[in-house]
Amino acid sequence: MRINDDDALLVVDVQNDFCPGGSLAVPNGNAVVPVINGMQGKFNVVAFSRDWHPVDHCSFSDAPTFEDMSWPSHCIQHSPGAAFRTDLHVPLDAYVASKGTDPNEEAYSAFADPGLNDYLKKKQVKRLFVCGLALDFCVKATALSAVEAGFDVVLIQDACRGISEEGVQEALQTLRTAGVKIIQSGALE
Ligand code: VGL
Ligand code: ZN
Repeated sequence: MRINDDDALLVVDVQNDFCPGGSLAVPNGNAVVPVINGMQGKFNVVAFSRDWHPVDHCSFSDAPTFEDMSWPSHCIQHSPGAAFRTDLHVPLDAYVASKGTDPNEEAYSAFADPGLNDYLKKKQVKRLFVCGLALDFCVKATALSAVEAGFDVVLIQDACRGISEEGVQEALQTLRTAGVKIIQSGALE
């Protein structure tokens, strides 16, 4: 698959708390980093999102079940857990969408930051390649919002990891049904 000038790569939530050692670790989450770093040079436009919660975010629980989407506290604004993985390449001028900033509102999609859509439209992006963490939550929600926002959406599966295998299978099915194309990074020219 050839990358064009009107393509962009969107890297979702590759933050310490979603990697092994973090408070809401995705199994093997760190494995996406070399794959993502290796693809960035192919794209004219690369944007990032981060989960960026206040200390009292409504999704936090002392007894999180995950099933009801209650979570251990994670990605607290300015904390080490909220930082991007240090080995992730983040260009200094990259657009970074922050989400989950309202204490009373959960936000899984990177498009919860309206500035992301404005930025991509300004860059005349038509097709969006999505990757990152976690495939069964924020990556899925972001890809679905991107379809709604009118982008052609491609998910790079091996540049994603999920919280549960079951969740990943459900996410892939939902995304396919929504018209998202699912590829492996090796398919990119
Ligand atoms: C996420 C659960 C809670 C994610 C964020 O980035 O997938 N998952 N907050
Ligand atoms: Zn969160």
